[in-house]
Amino acid sequence: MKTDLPQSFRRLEYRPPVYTFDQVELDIALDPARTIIKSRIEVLPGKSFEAGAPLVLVGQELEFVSLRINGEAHRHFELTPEFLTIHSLPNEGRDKFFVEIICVCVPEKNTSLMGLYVSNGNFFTQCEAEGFRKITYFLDRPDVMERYRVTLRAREAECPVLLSNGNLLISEKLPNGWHSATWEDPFPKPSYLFALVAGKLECIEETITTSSGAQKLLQIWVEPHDLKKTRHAMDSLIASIHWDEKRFGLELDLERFMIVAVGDFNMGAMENKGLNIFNTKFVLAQPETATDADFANIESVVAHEYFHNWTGNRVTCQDWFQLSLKEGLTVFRDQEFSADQMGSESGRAVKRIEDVRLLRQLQFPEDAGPMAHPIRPDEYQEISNFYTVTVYEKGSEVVRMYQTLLGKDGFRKGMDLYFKRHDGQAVTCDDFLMAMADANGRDLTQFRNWYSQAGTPRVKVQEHYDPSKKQYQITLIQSCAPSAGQPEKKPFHIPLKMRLITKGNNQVEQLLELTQANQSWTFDSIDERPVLSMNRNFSAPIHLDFEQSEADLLTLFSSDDDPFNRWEAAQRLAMQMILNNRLPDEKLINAYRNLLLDPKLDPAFKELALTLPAESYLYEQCASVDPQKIFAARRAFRREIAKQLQLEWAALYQQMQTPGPFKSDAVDVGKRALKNLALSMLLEANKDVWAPMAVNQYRIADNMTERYAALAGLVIHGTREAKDCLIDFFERFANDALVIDKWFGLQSSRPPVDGLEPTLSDVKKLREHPAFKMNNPNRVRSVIHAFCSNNPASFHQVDGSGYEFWADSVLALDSINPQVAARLARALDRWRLFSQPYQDKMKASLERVAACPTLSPDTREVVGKALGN
Ligand code: B3K
Ligand code: ZN
Repeated sequence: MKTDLPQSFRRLEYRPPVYTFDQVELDIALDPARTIIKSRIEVLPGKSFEAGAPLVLVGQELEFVSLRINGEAHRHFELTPEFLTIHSLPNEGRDKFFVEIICVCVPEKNTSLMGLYVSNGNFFTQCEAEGFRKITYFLDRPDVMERYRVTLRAREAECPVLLSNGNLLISEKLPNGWHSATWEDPFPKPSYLFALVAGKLECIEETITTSSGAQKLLQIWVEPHDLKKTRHAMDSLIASIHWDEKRFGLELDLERFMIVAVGDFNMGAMENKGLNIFNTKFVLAQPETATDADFANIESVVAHEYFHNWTGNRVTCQDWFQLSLKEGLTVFRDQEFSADQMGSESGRAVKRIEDVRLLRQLQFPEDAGPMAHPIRPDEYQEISNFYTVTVYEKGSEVVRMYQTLLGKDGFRKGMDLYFKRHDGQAVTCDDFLMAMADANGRDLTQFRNWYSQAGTPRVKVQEHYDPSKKQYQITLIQSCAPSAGQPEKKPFHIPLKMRLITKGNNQVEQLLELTQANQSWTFDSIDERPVLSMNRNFSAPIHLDFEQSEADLLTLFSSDDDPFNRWEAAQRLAMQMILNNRLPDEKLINAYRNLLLDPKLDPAFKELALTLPAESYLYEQCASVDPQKIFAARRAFRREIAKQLQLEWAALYQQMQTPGPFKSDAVDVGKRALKNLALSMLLEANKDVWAPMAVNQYRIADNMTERYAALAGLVIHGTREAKDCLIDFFERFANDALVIDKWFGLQSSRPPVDGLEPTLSDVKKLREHPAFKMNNPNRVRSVIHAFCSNNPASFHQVDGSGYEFWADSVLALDSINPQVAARLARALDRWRLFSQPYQDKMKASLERVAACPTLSPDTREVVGKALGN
């Protein structure tokens, strides 16, 4: 019986390939309206081979032209919209044979930005996860790895530059103004790592010498007018190459490594072998146009993609359920790299806090919502929906826990063994775990539960101090809420760094390994009741249920030697008070004041300590969310800090100036962050008094960090001066798409302001603006996603207008770009957590989207799961 249920793929249904490929030759004649792809593929029996089995290739949106086998036309095949099934293979497929296919695709009509597409007149590809099937019929799965030789042909006037993976073998002039370039990649790779780029691009280049003494050519390709914005990306690439040699002994294996920037891209960047393709947002930067945060993001994304060359490309995934094998590990590597670039212990803590904040804001809600999945999912409908914060960020936390349990050296031994065993293979998360276990002689069986169970574990802490015995005892009780298909959870193996803080200060940091549901530890010779500093440096990605007194939290806030937990104590104090609708009391204000005045602390740390928990994280602490109440309580709390410390903010604003030439080192970055927080706090305290100072900062700034912060302060606080500055900003940067994205994004993320029109009416006007483009993911994200996902108090309106706008936008985007639409669809994931009338109105909008008969599988999966179908 035919059902309308969406198709699901299941991890346990994995079967090795029936056939596999060796050498692949591609000949691609590029034309925006009709690109002709000829392939010649060497086919061999695969691990599941059975004589007589047909060769089943996948293809999507392709025009089939012809098929030959071993040089002869072949008629025994079936063609469906998804498959090319080839029968009657020579000798029933037992020996190697050659398949030649000719097909056609239409890059200029491809708005999904998967496969081969055109952006601003140039050609680009995106093949992960399943985009190669939009270029030709293929075994488009990661466990089939082949060697590629690729000839690209194009009209030279339109496409002077022709790039693909590996090394350039030859370039030739052809008749009628055409030319060609042939590239060869010496490393076998799965099709998702294939790339081509063609068009009017220019590059900066550098030659470096790697640890073995080899010379390597590094290039960054961009549109000619952007060349001046590539230096930071190049420096980041060079630093990444050196770091991977030093920390993991991993060297660049190609003679040439290229990065190309494109303005239309579904995500951040892509690690194609030797030819990384990046969203311009993560390449282009100059102090005048990019903020300090942009510079840091570029450094980390460049590093991330480079690190994939080993963790992802040399050792790849057996199937897409294993995605975290490469993503979690590579995020961990880029986080460690960025932390090392900070140059000091306190800098490392700042990076750690930022990463944890992101995890809690985005991943904790995911882990508690309808899309919750283990870092290794067991089932998906559309793999693109599983490039999630769980697979990436929680995946990284899981890798970090190996390092916490095994030590840095033990972790390195595990990595070495992983490469020794699996270089050139497509493997699983179990293989990684076994390498870690075997290299260290450890039994990590229980650690596997992190891969198989969804949800954020909760650890409840009970403490007892017996002064007569000088004994201190803690009991830890772990639990994890049920999630789809997992009603009961087994205990996790949780590494918890802890320290007892006493006046004598003679207890050292320890690592507790919580493996049972309920476990106790006793500490002897403790002279006084200690203050417990638990889960230091966020050693495990858990919720800590610990009813610590405000006095203890204040002690940790003012004197914990673990900077992460110092920050954490401040967050917990603020969170408890906001959720109880309280304002900061005198003790907390004094603690904030002392922290701000402490000359030993980094400005960057101070800025983080005074930044309140995000609304999305506050929501997760409630049984039923009233978004307007939370917004009002958080805002009132912030205003009180602003007012009570107005003198300090004003003084800091002056002290944190960074005169002289612009520098982007950690010290100046921290000072700018704290100065800009001070400005925002002053506007919060009294916008009429401080707006002129913000306007002045806006006008005289020589860098985007200061100019944007001043503009944001003026806009967010609803000042009269905002309008003129917004006009000036648009005119100044009208030709810089990334800066115009900021202009759109800021207006879409303005929270509600008394006396101003609701933000939604601005957003609707922005959508009609001549510079708004529904086909460009960056622009869509800066207007629509910014409003629906980053502006909770404006989005969640009692009349449901935000949700209607969301539904209209999801439906409009879905027919253009399913991945971008499905990501936006996630904005209503947590609808069940909200109070009425919000909940019913969200549900109605979800149902309206779900009722669309032509919905893409991407969006259908997201809204289907949200509604519990
Ligand atoms: N591996 C790519 C992500 C591809 C997403 C496909 N929908 C980028 C990265 O994680 O480095
Ligand atoms: Zn990645």
